[in-house]
Amino acid sequence: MRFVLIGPPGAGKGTQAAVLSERLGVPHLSTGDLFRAHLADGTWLGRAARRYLDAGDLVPDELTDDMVRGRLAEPDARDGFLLDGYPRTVRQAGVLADLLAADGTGLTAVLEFAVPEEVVVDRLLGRGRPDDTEDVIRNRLEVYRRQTAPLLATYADLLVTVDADGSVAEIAERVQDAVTTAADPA
Ligand code: B4P
Repeated sequence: MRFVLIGPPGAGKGTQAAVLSERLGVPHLSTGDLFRAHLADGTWLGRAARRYLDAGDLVPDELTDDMVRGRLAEPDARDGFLLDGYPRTVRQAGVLADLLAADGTGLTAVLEFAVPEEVVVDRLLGRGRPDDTEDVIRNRLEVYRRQTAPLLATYADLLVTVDADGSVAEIAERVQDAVTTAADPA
């Protein structure tokens, strides 16, 4: 089971990935979490990524791709993963396709979390992470529209859209249905 989770900031990808990871027994790989762990540990990558995270801009591909390549090579990701926050550009999608092709594997499906913008702004302002100020959230939404939303067309054949407006439990059920359909389309 190899899934990519796509959606605007605050769509609930991280929240649902935690539930799904438990259900499917595959690791949840979040590039945002990986960058924040590097920040907390004070690594050179964390120092290099900080200004992009603070501004809500994408971290440059050369830093992001290497980090993902390394994480996907770890043994726990060999038989499946939930990739949350990567790819975020059409170019990153090409890198991921090459990585998987080199392993003779591919994606099972791409789960799109669809939710109105006003809902995500309220959720993120309520969370209060350092990059959850209104200006930075607006920039992250703009970055999503400009750089990440085009991936929905790239992945048209693999895309399963989940209505991500509702309670965490309701959305978890919709995600479960989507995964069941994707894994066994017949
Ligand atoms: P991320 O950590 O991926 O941040 P995000 O897009 O804002 O998603 P997040 O995980 O926060 O939202 P979620 O929907 O889970 O990225 C942060 C930064 O890292 C980026 O801005 C960028 O700088 C960098 N980065 C990451 N990946 C990159 C890449 N591939 N290339 C370059 N740069 C990259 O949840 C949000 C909140 O909503 C939570 O508080 C949750 O409790 C709440 N919530 C969830 N579901 C809810 C529900 N149903 N009802 C109410 N609240 C809910």
